[in-house]
Amino acid sequence: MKKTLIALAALTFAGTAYAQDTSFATADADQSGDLTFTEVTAVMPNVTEEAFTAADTDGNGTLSEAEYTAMLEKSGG
Ligand SMILES: [Ca+2]
Ligand SMILES: [Ca+2]
Repeated sequence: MKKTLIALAALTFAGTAYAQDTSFATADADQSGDLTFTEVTAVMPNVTEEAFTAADTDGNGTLSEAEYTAMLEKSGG
């Protein structure tokens, strides 16, 4: 049981290598050009509000493509 959970966590942290499409265009469901917390968690359910806020470097409440990419790079290692 525990091993399965760890394997799942490892897959999640692998991020972009995972089967789910986490590209900016896919995440931006309403094609507004930026990502709300809801849009981000729709494709990456493991993103916490804290991580989202940290990634929102200009503090406007949404993630630009650059902010989103930076967050992916950070979480993906
Ligand atoms: Ca959007
Ligand atoms: Ca922002």
